[in-house]
Amino acid sequence: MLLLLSGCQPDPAAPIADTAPATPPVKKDAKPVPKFDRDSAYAYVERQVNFGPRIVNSDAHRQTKAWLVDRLEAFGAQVVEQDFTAEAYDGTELRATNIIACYAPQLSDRILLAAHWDTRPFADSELETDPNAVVNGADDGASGVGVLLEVARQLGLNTPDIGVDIVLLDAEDYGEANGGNRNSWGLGAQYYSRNVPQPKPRFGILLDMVGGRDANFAVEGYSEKYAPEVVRKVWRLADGMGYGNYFVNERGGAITDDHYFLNTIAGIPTIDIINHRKDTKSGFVEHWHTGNDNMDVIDKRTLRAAGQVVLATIFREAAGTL
Ligand code: AHN
Ligand code: ZN
Repeated sequence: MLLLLSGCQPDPAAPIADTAPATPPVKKDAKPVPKFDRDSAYAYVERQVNFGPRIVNSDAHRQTKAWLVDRLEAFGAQVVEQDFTAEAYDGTELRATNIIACYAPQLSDRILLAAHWDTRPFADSELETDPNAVVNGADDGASGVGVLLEVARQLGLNTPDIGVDIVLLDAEDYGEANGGNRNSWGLGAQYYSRNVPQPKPRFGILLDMVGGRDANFAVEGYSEKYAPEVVRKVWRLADGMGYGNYFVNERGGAITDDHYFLNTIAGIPTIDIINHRKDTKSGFVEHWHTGNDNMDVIDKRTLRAAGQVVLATIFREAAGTL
């Protein structure tokens, strides 16, 4: 019972479906996919950036948390703040919170949507020359959260026939760079994965750096390894929707991101929609972990591509047509 208290408090009598039928039945009363508003998503990204860098333990971090919880509740979600403390690789004690927003908590068949809401505490990219630069995290963090807030707003207006858990993960970006300990990344994802609210979502989608111009959402390595069916469905759907220029049918590198822990600890097959670049040493966008990660790099069309595909995934999966 204790575990239920940390989750969305679903009907305890509801069966837990951990396997899906191979061919889900098409529901006759399938609901249409709502239209994702890119201006709304952009405003949510901007609002986060305006709080200042959302570095764990900072005032901006606290203020942003309150705002995120307030917005998700306004959008009709049942919100749980999953507080935890974790020790960063440099010894800092991080007081952090995963924000979990549930839609249709009575349904046992659920989809997980995730993004990280914290900001990297240092601009340590090799492409950054200014020692005083700070990461504003417009793309790295805020873009995924902004898209999920707009998805949440739409879910408040149009209820799909499937449960949705949106988790805004904390302390993703305090990790040790350049081949440092992998487990120093995704601390919120690790905590969530060891304390997943029941019923456990059937599959998940992580959004990371989904705001950059001409984003290249090549297929990320761990997504293909742990969630090949989800990859296949989502990339095929995106292509059919005319977003094949973003959701390219190519292999990107494998990235230690929040989904790695959702896959390996929680056992939730989860894909990572993330912008891969071939022209940088890191494999990420040039503004990654630099002072240039501000609103100038955010393109509404990319936010919409990611958000509209996520909304379509939810409603088509609910209808049995994904
Ligand atoms: C590593 O650099 C090992 N992972 C990057 C995950 C990340 C950081 N995503 C956004 N910021
Ligand atoms: Zn980062």
